[in-house]
Amino acid sequence: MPGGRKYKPLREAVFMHAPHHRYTARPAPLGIGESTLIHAEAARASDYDPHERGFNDAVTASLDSHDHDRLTYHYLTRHDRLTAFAITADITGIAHGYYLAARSEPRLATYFVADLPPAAPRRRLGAEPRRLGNQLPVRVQDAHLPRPHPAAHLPAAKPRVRGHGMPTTTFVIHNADVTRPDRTCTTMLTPHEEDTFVRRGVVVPDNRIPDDLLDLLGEAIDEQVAAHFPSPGDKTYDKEFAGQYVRDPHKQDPRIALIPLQSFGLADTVRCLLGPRIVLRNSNVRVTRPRTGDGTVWHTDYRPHTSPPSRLVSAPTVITCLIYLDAANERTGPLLVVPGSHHRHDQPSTTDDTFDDQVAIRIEPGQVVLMNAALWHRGGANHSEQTRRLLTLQLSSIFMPEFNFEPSLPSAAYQRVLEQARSREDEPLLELLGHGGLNPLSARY
Ligand SMILES: O=C(O)CCC(=O)C(=O)O
Repeated sequence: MPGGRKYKPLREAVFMHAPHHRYTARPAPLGIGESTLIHAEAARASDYDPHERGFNDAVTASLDSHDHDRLTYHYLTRHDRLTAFAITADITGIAHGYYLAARSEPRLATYFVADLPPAAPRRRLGAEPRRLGNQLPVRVQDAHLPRPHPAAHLPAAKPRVRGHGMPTTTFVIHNADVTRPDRTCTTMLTPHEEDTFVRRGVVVPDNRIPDDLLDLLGEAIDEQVAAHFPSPGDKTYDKEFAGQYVRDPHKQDPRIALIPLQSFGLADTVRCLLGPRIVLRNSNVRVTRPRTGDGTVWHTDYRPHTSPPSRLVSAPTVITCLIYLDAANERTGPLLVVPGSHHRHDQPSTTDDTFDDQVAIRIEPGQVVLMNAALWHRGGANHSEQTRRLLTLQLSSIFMPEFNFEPSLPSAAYQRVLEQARSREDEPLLELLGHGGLNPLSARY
């Protein structure tokens, strides 16, 4: 048991509850009174607000579903009576708390949440059921704990549907600087897609963002675009990169990064390619309006090559994830790429000329493109009657600095996500947001 004043509540919780309670974790619901606990017996059952009631209804309905892929159901019982219940999901290799309800007993939720007793399975990464550890659950419904701030609800309310057998890689970080040396990452790419990405520098995965997540992401993006461009006619640039750009919108609304990276699983997919410690270098929203003909010239997002190449240093790969909220096609403007061009040290002409080896990629809403940031590409012109919205997220290893054209100050919502990540020691998320792994006081690289 940890000593010190800070852990007094935890010691009290263990002293009170360990002798009487049994903890069990299962990959599917047990059906031992979860709904009754949630709706009638939990500490806050008498004062749920309408939002919570709706969420609770969704949780209880999901218990009857046949699909419990990547979910773990956690139970605390006392003399066979259910006293606390939680659901976690492991969609990115990290257990996320999705739900927690506990009876109104002092320190019961504290006991349930804590990773105790020591004999319980440690929060190892893998398929086995796990305790919640110190992960902050999405909804802690215990009158004895402070209510979580809404920012804690940011990741998706339900995990994306992934097929069984998605490839995982367990990396071990050989550096005493990290608190989590073992990192298991799951990729949404099939081995064939991953090979395509490595060879051609671009791939459109079969997996796409589910509609509910896409709607949420679209709302968050529309708010940022409306705040930056009061009139649809306003533009960041008229030429070369014509259209509306919002830089680092995730620093205003963190859902813009968390939905695609965490909930949909792009961060883990990129970790499987770049190694486990990645940072979001920047994010950008690009909007082209109907009938504007706005498109971009050929360019690359990252220019690491030199002539001659250095004998020792090979430039680290940067990956641009392009997330299309609207169709990119002949009318709205396809994505044009030159496969394999990421190996070329010269840069494309800044025109919209046609190259013999160019390929037009047509994309449906919710599809994503993973692209080596050194690949030659351009966005086709929008001659359609529709708005075309695109979110790009540039990811690299943490050993590269963040970069954006216009650094922006983080919002309170973004700061809260960081605080929450710090309080639950979510090292992969802190790294992703540029706040981990590079502490000059302790780093030994
Ligand atoms: O609009 C597109 O499809 C690509 C945009 C792009 O490459 C950029 O804005 O840098």
